[in-house]
Amino acid sequence: MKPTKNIHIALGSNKGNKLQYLQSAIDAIFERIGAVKKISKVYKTPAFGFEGDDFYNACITVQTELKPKRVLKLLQEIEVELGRKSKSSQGYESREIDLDIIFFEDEVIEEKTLIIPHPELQNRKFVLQPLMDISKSIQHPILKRSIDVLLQECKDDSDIESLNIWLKNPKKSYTFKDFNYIAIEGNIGAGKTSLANKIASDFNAKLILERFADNPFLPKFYKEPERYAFTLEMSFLADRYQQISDDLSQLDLFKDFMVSDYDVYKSLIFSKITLPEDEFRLYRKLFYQVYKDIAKPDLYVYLYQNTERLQANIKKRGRNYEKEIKDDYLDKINTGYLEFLKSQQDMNVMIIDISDKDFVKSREDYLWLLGEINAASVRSEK
Ligand code: PH2
Ligand code: MG
Ligand code: MG
Repeated sequence: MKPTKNIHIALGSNKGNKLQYLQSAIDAIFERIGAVKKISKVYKTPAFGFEGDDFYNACITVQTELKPKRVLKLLQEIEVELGRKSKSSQGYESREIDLDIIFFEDEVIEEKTLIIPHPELQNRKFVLQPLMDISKSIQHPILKRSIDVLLQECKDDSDIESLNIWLKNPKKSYTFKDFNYIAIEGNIGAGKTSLANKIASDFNAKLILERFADNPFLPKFYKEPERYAFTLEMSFLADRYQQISDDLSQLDLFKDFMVSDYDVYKSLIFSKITLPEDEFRLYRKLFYQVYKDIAKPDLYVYLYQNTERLQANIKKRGRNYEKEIKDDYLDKINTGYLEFLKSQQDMNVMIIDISDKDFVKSREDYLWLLGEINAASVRSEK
């Protein structure tokens, strides 16, 4: 997964429907920059450093994969789209929306167009007070003081009033998080692990990843399929059973739900392709005995990706033993999955075609995919 950073953004508005501007800004930040992790209360603050209407101020923590310059550019675009005009005179002016980067994790940046941490933050109660709500103990990387200490030392004596109105986290509109257990499935290279990782990190879910890297039979199987197929499938059966029963039974009280990058039935799907008929029947018998009491996911998402893109992804991740995988094998697995899914009447299955999407590179595509999954969860509630 791409590395992410936690950044802090200060929001301010002292013109028009101030609360609505703050909310629209947060929605746009979620769409284009990253998941919103924390939102402070909204504060009413007197205009600082110029004559003007009172401000509504807030601060948020956002998790992003983007670079500081890119974030700055996107924030400026959002300001303009929300109606902010460029300044007509020197000094401060009333504005519909102002979005400033306060911290970019612990980075220190001093360039003409961008200074991080924000050079004035320690002098402004309208920034420090909301920051107290969400990150009072983080250290200023230059001043080496935490937010609560900076606030105590701050000379700004403005009267700051916390309001009883709350900004909404855009991720709340995704109701799939009301499920207990979502499984992400798909062919080799479809992006199961990437998607499970992103959902877990954005929605505070417990992540269950298939541990396969240490399966010693997998490289052997790819070299000599006939010789190692049954051994491989048996070892997957044993490993997956152990892992899934451990993971599903260990409740994590601090997580909202579970998301996995596989479902145990993949054992049946693969073995049907890799094993001769009689061995498959033996295998299936064992499979059902082993898994008779394992919980099924509340939602099963199958990511359909075309073979060409699967091969490109497989190549990109560069696992040695996967180099020899043939198109024909991938096609068979896809067909195996689709046949299996057709036969699953009592499972909540959703097949999503992501052939022309790249949810790893594009946040827009990622949010589209979340929207699709969400639509399924809304339908299944009815
Ligand atoms: N922003 C300024 C200048 N003055 N005063 C308050 N109360 N809130 C602000 O967000 C603010 C300000 C420059 O960006
Ligand atoms: Mg500002
Ligand atoms: Mg600004």
